[in-house]
Amino acid sequence: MATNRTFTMIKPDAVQENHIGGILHMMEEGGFRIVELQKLLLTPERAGQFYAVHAERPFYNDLVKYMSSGPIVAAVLEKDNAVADFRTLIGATNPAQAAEGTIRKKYAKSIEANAVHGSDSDENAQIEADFFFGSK
Ligand code: IDP
Ligand code: MG
Repeated sequence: MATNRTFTMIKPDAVQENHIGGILHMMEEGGFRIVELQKLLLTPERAGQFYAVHAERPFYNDLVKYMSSGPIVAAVLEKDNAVADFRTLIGATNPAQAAEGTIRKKYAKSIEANAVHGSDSDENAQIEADFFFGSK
């Protein structure tokens, strides 16, 4: 599988606060090309499927509720070393620990409502992109 693509979501808090444009701008300024882009509302069932890997974690039910609480923006991004470079661009899961200049430092409200998702491996990037955009 190609190592030059990753998958992202702009999460409900950031969409609600009118940060779609600001966040997409940071992604483009970071060297990422937007390959696929869609705004949509996840049902709790779909949100639960997406985060099934976290089903045993104590925050899972809240996370599913949150991710289905309002529209998200799903996107596939392209850049050399996309997965690792994008994790650097978004910053730590907990915005209190996110580095200066990262998307989460600028836009995340809390460890749950942390503005954006970024895939953690090439394999998951492919699975997550297919979940929203189908196999290409
Ligand atoms: P990541 O998004 O940085 O990869 P993960 O550990 O994969 O972080 O967790 C997935 C998502 O679950 C996070 O982005 C965040 O929205 C939520 N989450 C993670 N840890 C916690 C927590 O301790 N409390 C509440 N929500 C959490
Ligand atoms: Mg993760």
